[in-house]
Amino acid sequence: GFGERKAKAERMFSLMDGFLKNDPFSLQKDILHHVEYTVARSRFNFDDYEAYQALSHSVRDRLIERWHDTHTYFKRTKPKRLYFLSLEFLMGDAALGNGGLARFSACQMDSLATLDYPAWGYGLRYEYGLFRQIIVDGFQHEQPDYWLNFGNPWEIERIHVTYEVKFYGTVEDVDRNGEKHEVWIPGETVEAVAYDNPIPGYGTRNTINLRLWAAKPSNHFDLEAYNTGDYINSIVNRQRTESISNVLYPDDRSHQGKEMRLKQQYFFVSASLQDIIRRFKEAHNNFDELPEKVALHLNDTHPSLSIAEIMRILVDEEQLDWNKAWNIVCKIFSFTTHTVVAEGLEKIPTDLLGSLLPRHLQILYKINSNFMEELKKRIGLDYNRLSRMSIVEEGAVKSIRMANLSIICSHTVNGVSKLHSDTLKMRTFKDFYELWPEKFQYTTNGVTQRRWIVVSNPSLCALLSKWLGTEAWIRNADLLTGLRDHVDNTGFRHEWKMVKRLNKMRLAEYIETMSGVKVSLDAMFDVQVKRIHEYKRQLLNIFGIIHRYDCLKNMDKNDRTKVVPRVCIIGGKAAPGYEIAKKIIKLCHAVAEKINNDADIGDLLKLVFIPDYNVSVAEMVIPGADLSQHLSTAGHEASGTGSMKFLMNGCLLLATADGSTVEIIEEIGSDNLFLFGAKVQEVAELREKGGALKVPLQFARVLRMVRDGYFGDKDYFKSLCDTVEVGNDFYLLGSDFGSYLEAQAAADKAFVEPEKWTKMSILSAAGSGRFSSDRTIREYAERTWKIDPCQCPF
Ligand code: 4GP
Repeated sequence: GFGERKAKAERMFSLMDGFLKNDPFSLQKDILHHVEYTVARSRFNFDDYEAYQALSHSVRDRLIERWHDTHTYFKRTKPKRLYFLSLEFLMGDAALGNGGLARFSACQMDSLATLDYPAWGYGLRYEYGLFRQIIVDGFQHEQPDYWLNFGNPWEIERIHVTYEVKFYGTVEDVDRNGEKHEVWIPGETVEAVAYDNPIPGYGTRNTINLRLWAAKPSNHFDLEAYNTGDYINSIVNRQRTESISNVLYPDDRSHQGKEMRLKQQYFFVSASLQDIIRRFKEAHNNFDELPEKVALHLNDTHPSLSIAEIMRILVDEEQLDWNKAWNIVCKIFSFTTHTVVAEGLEKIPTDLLGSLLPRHLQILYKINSNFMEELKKRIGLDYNRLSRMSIVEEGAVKSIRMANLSIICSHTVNGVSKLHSDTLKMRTFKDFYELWPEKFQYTTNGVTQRRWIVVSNPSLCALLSKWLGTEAWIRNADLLTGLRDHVDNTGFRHEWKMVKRLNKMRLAEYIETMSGVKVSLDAMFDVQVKRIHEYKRQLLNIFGIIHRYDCLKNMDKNDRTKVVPRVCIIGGKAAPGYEIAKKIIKLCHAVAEKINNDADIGDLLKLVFIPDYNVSVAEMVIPGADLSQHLSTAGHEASGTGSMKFLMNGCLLLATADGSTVEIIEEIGSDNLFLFGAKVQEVAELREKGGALKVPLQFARVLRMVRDGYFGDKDYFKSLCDTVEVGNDFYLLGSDFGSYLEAQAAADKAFVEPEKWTKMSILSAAGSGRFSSDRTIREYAERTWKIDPCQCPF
């Protein structure tokens, strides 16, 4: 009866007694609870790591509550959702990505959650993240990063959220209502298991999800193998399928034609799309609604097999007519490209694709032939242009051009800075731009101030809130412009200097523990940290340091007192197969060895290479930097996000007019940074000069020193020197060297006037608001994805 039902309901509610509480006592209680019952140690006897695990579980419980509330609310209100597809996320402890692209994905997730957007991230749960770099005798060695060794308390394993992902096999014709249709009969099945990583927003209950897939063998047995008695081997083979999500490819920008990489991409795409389509079908029953409810974002071309896969699902499985499906699909994808270099554009050999995914290759051919027909109608029989724009590249190795595919199917093609987008339009994707100018947009990158100030620089965080009179800048970085009002206040400037000094102290201690080098806090801390790449020109930096050393050695003792002491800090990983990058690391160590052991030079110049540069190291290095260097040859850095982190932390930039630096100049004014080098429009002309290019004597002298073995290992460095020899110097180190030295001199000159320097530092941070990923995400949401905030009201 009614009374009984009422009593039952009351019992239920009394059991669900509200949310977990956040006061210190409740948290302490929970931590002890987890020590005892989750970590299974005695609450009277546990170590720091176990305490950390128990704490993580206590926080995780609270995140799970918020996660549930957020997703219940999304389910109920059915907003249009964004699915952010990325093969790489560089979160921090979990190094599931290489460099800029991956860290940018992590910043975007933080902003999506904070701004209450109904978004999901999808990625791969690599068991081995980016390798750890160790330095032996100045050489980089790679060590595997098995980051799951001690478990990962932040993830939620969803053993029931699994999908089958299929590979290989054949395509067969079937009869469907008297019509002939192609269907895929796959040959191998792997299971994808979901691991959810809650992403909490700041100052909101909204907590979104980063769902990462892991591979495990499916329970579908190969009957044949079992019947022939090959029991052991078939189990061993099954184990091999697990390896799909094992390891992250450590090359940024160039992934070409490796079967395992292709398997990873499809595994990721297939599991994600099955999940997305299932969720869509639970709430909607007509695929016409897909573009109103789903935005799929391709973070670079890595997930672009999604296009073929969703066509396969709609046409082969959901039995939609091809043209109808294609019209839907073209309305849901957007695409961001993160590179300008040609080798960064992914190509997949058709042989490889055809054997792994035969039906997808057919679909890609069909997309292409339809596109070619349409194109002929629009541009006529311009065969050169047609072949450039084709998805299929003919040639020695016939392959699929993933960028062309992504552009053709996406409604928006995004560059990551204004300059990058201009380069895409004028050069890389010129043919497509002429066809569809309206598709090409740019959304300048950004970084999250929550991690890059609040977490990594707590003293600056407190100072900002004090002088801005509010903490609101943590959610609205535009408020940082308010610092401009205080720049003439000496009290404020004094506190600003103290914060920098504190962070330099922290960094100096780290340097001493890592490298044994003692550095002076009065020296200028001059930093270049990022992946090692020829175009990023770490070699220019090292040559500048050699030049400085050479000048010091040849200088009168009296004149030396006028020199600004420097601590030059370089850090970054080289892709394991990238020989020239590895030689740059070795040269850095060889030069450091010489300089740091020269008693005659003392504190005037030090060079340290910080090993294993990663997110945690960045959190220490960036707040402690006075000057940071961004030296890419103009036109080669798509955006650059490191510069934005330094800017936020009041570090001055020494940079070329490349990527987002052009926009940073607009924001802080060219007086507040040290600009040098050829402009993007000059680069081609300089290159054409080849052997006739003028190079300053100082450059020739430094190059000679390295060639002659002044830093040892002369044979080893020969090929490195060759890359910058006149006539061969593609990245124009020689021709930019003169203006580089001038910019360095200007930095020295500013540094000896501490008040001037501090003002420049404050104005840098004050202008950094535009480079918050919150601005980036809002622009994407409003212009590209057309999604609205959806704030969970609980
Ligand atoms: C990087 C770009 O090199 C960098 O300029 C940009 O800021 C970053 O992406 C985020 O957009 N590219 C990669 C890559 O990391 O793997 O191509």
